[in-house]
Amino acid sequence: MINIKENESLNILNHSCAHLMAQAIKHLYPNAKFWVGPVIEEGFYYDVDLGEEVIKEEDLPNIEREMKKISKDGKRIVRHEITKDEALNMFSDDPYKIDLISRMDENENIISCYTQGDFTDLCRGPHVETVKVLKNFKLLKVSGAYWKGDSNNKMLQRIYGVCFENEEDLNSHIQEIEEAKLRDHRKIGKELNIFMSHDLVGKGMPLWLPNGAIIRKQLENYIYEKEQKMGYCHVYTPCVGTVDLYKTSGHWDHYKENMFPLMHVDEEEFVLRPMNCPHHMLIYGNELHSYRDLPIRIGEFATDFRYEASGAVKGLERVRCMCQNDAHLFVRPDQIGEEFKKVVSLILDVYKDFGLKNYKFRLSLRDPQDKEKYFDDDDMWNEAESKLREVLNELGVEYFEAVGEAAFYGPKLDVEVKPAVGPEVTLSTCQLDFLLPRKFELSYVDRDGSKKTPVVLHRAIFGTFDRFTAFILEETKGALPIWLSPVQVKIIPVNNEYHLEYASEIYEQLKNSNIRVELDDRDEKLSYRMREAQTNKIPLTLILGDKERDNKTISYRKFGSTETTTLSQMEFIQMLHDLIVNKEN
Ligand code: TSB
Ligand code: ZN
Repeated sequence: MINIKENESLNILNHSCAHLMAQAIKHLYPNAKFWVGPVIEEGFYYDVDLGEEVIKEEDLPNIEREMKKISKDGKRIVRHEITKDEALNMFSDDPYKIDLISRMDENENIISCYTQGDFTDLCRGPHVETVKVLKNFKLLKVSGAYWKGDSNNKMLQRIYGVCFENEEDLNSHIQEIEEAKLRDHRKIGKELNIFMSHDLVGKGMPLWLPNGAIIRKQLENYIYEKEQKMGYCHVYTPCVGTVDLYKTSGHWDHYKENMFPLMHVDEEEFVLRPMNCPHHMLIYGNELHSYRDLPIRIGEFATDFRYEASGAVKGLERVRCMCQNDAHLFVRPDQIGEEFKKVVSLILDVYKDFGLKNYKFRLSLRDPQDKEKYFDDDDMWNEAESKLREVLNELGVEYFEAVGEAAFYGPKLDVEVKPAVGPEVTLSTCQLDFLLPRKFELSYVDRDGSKKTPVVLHRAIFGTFDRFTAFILEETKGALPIWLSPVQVKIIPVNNEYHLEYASEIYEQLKNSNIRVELDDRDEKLSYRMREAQTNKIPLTLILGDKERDNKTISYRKFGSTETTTLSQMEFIQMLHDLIVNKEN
């Protein structure tokens, strides 16, 4: 989908259209007061305070009609400059504008306004020259938004829209939005019974239903096996820790606003953990280590709790209770490059298995000028950063650099993906850390007998099972590959009276081969049952009738296909096995 914010001419067009919408709203709701109206990736929005009135989705066409009227009238959009005092005077009855004007830069005494007909708004511009060109627009939705994003403030109404130069572009954009909505994992998750949420459990706390649990278990088994082969050891640790643990790690000082509040139990103070690193540091510290023991790789499928703003939580993608596919790798400084390379190779390997192509690697580096924000050891930073680059180049991985985005404790590599709806998110991550092992006074005995501090790599390949599941549901539109599908095979006897016995025989056989199979023996029409198997996105549907029973064969259709293939039972089982092992559809 085109990024409107980053396209210069569409940016101006959409910004101008936001003003047009505001003007139309002002005509229809004279008490309306406006906060900000920025251009975003998907178009534009404007935050409006309507007092007692409310704009609902069904009111949008009416606003569009008014916008069309103003556009037809064809007024010019005129820029003029006024002083700060004049602006304060002009908008004296508008607290939102007063707030904006008073917060403007001290040196910025001249403020620009744009007027079109009877409507004037503060704005830096630029704008199109006349409202006449604002013809091909659509208002998309309306939602609530707290003033300045603070839940203690008044709730404003945020009205979204988009504008294009011509009708074809607008229509194809709207179609893309509609398609994205169909791919939204929240919709698919509901339709395929993957997860639910409930007010009694709370916001951002999804419940994984049996179908979702099967997917998650497959993901766990898959990555566990890979990690075991790579020499990881897996542990289980509690999802709480004392405040002192998080004071030692530094999270209490630097990450508190992302944590759930304190719990008092007897004399101890606990927090729900937001990260697993401190627990893993203690496990490393439980034994003495020699330089020969390193790298030590401690992995865990670990539940964490983070405070995410209520407006930010989203299905499985952004939750408050999550399970990381986490590991902390304890390495000697000379092993950083090699170990980092293994992590990146694992990421590439996993993405290949899942057929994922739409992702970007982002290498976050420090800003060497900023001495405050980063752990102070120039040599360590320089060496580590060039190592990471070297590895990425060696592996031929395309990446972009984000200078000044590194964590305080070291550089990191993230994988960014774009969900069907909403801004980009991080899936995999690999973060170098020079600091945490020092805080926990971790060491190993080096070749010369001296005590050294290991370096830690924090890494999560899936990120969290939650976010990764959300992403693959969107990428596959819910049609998961057979190895991941909650139900792999659906068996439909053409007629229960004649074919149920044979169908049951096949059902038992597949069940005994550990295939996730269901038998649809309801007295419904064949076409109805077949359609339902499609709606539920079941990879293989078996249709068993006279021919199959008499010849002891199996006829099947793959999801999305109308072609029927017939195989012997042996051939079918072999094919099924191959599809699962090769992770094919
Ligand atoms: C990798 N200590 C490290 C760990 O060792 C850590 O916690 N890194 S993290 O903060 O980046 O989180 C790891 C991954 O969890 C992220 O890359 C992201 O994919 C996922 N994640 C983060 N926040 C959420 C959330 N609110 N909901 C779902 N997944 C999340
Ligand atoms: Zn960590």
